[in-house]
Amino acid sequence: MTIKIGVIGTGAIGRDHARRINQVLAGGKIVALSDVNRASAEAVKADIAPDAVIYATGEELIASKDVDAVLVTSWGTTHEQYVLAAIAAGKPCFCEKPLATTADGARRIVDAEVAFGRRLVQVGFMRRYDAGYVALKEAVRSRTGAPILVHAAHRNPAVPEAYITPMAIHDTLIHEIDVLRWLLDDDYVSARVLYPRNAARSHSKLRDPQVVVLETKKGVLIDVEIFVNCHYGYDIQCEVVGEDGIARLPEPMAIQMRLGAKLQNDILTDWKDRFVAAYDVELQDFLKAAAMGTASGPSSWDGYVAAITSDACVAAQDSNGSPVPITMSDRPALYS
Ligand code: NAI
Ligand code: ISE
Repeated sequence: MTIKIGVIGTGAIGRDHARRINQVLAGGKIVALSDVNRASAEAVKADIAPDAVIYATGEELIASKDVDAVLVTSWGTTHEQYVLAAIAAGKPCFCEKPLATTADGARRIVDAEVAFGRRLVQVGFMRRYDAGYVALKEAVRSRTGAPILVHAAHRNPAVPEAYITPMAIHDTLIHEIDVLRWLLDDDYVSARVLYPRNAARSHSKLRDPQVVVLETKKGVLIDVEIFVNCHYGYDIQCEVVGEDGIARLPEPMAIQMRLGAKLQNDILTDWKDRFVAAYDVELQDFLKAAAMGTASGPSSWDGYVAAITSDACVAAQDSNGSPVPITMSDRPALYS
């Protein structure tokens, strides 16, 4: 069975996901594209999906009888409207992070999906599909003993001037917010944010780096360094300190060089390369579930928890290091 897919938002990641569906994965075909910048959709049609029809709006694409399932890869502020429309149409929907830019918006999606009565939404938290994180989770389950501490770092080489302080949370930290509660099988109770001096390559509207300290229900203390102008590469680190031992996220495979009297490993510079295999596996999972008219993997509930936690972290950015509590309602049975 081939699932007919429509993509809303054909920028960096929309184009890359369209490529993997048409050229890498099995079971899906891009039949529809939509972007407020029509030239972007036309370029993806020309390069990747010659048979796709271009729709003037995302809503028209979702309503089309020729579209079985939808990828929402437009800007975060537009996700909620399209995910709600996909649920109303009863169509499986893969939505890039964030599920919505407010916790209220994410809650509206949870409520709509619960009212529909079946999971239709997968959120693009691809790290859960990364082989390194999967191995780390298994080590935490079977070897480290109960976790006590997590030390993590999320470093990007550079960000544009439009990237401002709160984006360190809802654009960047949001990946750790999701993957660490999945890794620990836990939830957060409070957040703090600490700042060292600003790095020289930052700009006036960005505090960079930042250290976010999260505490969990089980009493694990997590520190995450967010450093988005680190310059040297795209670098994701994670170490879990347990009662019996310490487990560390593996480094991506890299050729080791002995050259010029130095022993060296290259470091990646782009998120697309760091998680290329994880994106493939997450979308293959989406296609598999969509063929059965449903969704699996990171859920709307996970997107909602991430939004609540992001809001608390953003509040903590302005609380002079004081902890901000994180509370949420009970998880609906649909997500148990
Ligand atoms: P981008 O700016 O390269 O592409 C977004 C596209 O959406 C643009 O072509 C824009 O014209 C289009 N667009 C904006 N509003 C629209 C609307 N209302 N309807 C239709 N099209 C619309 O951005 P990028 O980097 O591709 O990010 C898109 C989303 O993917 C964001 O939510 C971002 O957070 C997420 N993302 C996730 C990553 C991951 O590692 N999982 C990596 C990069 C982005
Ligand atoms: C980007 O949107 C992503 O999702 C990347 O994975 C992350 O590393 C980066 O900081 C974000 O801007």
